[in-house]
Amino acid sequence: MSQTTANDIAATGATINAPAYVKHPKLISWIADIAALTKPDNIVWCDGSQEEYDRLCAQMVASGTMKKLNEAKRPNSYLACSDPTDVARVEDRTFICSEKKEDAGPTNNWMAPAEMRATLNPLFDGCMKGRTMYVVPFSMGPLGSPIAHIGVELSDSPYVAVNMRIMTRMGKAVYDVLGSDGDFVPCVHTVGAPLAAGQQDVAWPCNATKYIVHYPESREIWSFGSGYGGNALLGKKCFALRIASTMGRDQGWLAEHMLILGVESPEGKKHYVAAAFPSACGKTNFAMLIPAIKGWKVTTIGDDIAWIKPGKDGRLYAINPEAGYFGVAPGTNTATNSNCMASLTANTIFTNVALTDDGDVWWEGMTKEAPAHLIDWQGKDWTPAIGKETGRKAAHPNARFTVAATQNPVIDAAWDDPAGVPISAFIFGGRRSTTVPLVTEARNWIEGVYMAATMGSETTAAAAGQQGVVRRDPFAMLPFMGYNMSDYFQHWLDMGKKIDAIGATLPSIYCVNWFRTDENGKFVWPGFGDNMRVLKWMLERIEGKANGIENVFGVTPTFDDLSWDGLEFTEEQFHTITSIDVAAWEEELVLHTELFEKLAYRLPAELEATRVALKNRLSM
Ligand code: O2Y
Ligand code: MN
Repeated sequence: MSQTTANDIAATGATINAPAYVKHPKLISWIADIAALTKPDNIVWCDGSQEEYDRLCAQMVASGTMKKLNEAKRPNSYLACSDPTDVARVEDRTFICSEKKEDAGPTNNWMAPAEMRATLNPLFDGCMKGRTMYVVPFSMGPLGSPIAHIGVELSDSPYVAVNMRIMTRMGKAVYDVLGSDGDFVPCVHTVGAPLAAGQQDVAWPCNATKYIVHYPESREIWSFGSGYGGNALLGKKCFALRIASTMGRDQGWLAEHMLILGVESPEGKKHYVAAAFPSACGKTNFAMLIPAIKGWKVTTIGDDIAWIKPGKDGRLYAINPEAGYFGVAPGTNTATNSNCMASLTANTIFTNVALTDDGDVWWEGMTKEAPAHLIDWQGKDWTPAIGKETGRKAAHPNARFTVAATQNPVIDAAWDDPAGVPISAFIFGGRRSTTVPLVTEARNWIEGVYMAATMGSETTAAAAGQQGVVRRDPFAMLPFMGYNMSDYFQHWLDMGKKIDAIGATLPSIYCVNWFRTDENGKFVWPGFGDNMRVLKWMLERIEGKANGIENVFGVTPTFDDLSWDGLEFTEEQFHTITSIDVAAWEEELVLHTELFEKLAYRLPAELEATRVALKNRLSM
């Protein structure tokens, strides 16, 4: 870690004492410009070392931002509790500032770049006064991988610096890849809370005004006012999805809100699949599942984001651009995700969970019984009785853990392979209590793109806003699209055409729904490890070994096509979660039509034709 002071900046105009190992004049001059604008007291060039991480954590413990957990219970782990107004991604404050409004499309908030720059400039002017600016170099993906890309985040939050070290390949080695003229995505982040001389800081500084801004044409990210998650760890949703999706469109690849997992059959045949689910639909659980069928193995490449590029053989190869998991804590336990619980035993940063009396953490759903006493995420006393009386949760529903991928006991051997892994199937799923069956295979690429484009899900706590209503979430990318959604559909169709044209095999596409409920509102499908039954069917379909029957919108397994070893599941239950209610589908089609009306400008004709064909089949 190398340090310089703002006096150096003032004295020399633009000298920021870059370490000798930084040899990139454009990067150095950008940092000087941002320092001149934001006016930090100090600049720290992060090197990504353990010593630096430990020091920043100790500093945050001293300042009250984090608590060190009981070393005997959870070694080298911390709890951070945020300001109660800064607990989730802020979609209504997230902007895509392309030159033309239609390039952001109807699903994004848009402002013209010049207008946004004029809005942000006064906010960023002096926003880091009294604080340190951390220079955080990071690689999204294995260092030097042809699928990876580099970013540099300038942030006045040490919480961001330590979380970025877990979530990305962060540190000095990034400068070797960058060399003197390598490309990087510039990311500027501030909590938006400058300190006057002598002013006491608060534990979680932030600002009531928030802006999460993307300039897709110049590939820049500017984030103001929040210190939380995807708003502040700019490698994640901002870079790896919103900016990367535009890079993918321009360069012929895909940046997707997808987990990637490896599945190995008892015979040793291995496939990789990538699966898109909207926020908080159990992606981390699916990525680490323990198969309920004997002899099968599942291993994790990633739990949230996939970057996918065509390889020399025409197949699609994927990497996880991240190096850690920023997963939802509530609901995670040894039954729902025991691999995840094993990952969290040490070296973890928890955010907005509750603190136990013996210095450990707890969240709703972690154990059947809550401890007799806790300090909740807002620092208040909490007991089961208080919880019952007030309805107050001990942990915030969007409480998170940040942990290195290498702590996952089922990490895939190829998770860090610069070449990526070949994808055999794409899976799209939402949280739907009705209508959508357990699993459906698309008969062709266009039908699969249609399934993904029209998927919907019941909303959860991952984003601020109303919960429990169905919203259309095409490809699970609605909050993360960096450009016009219809152009994105076209990009997927074009990728399919290109791969097909060279005679390479396209991944199969499936639509799943683990969340159908019975007449009492209870989930019928056991989910978790039993999702392996569905995965097995998919892989056997890909290998031409499993049957299915055609329905109005794809191919589904019959009861006999799935393996039921070790599970008591009746044909009647199977029918409850696979039946197609024509009336419900007619209503669903009305919603597809509404979506397509909203996206009509530049909507690919193939998708509208698929909708019409489906409507016709339904009315037959
Ligand atoms: O980014 C946040 O602040 C919370 S939301 C989130 C976190 C990790 C992975 N995915 C999501 C999501 O909303 O999809
Ligand atoms: Mn996500």
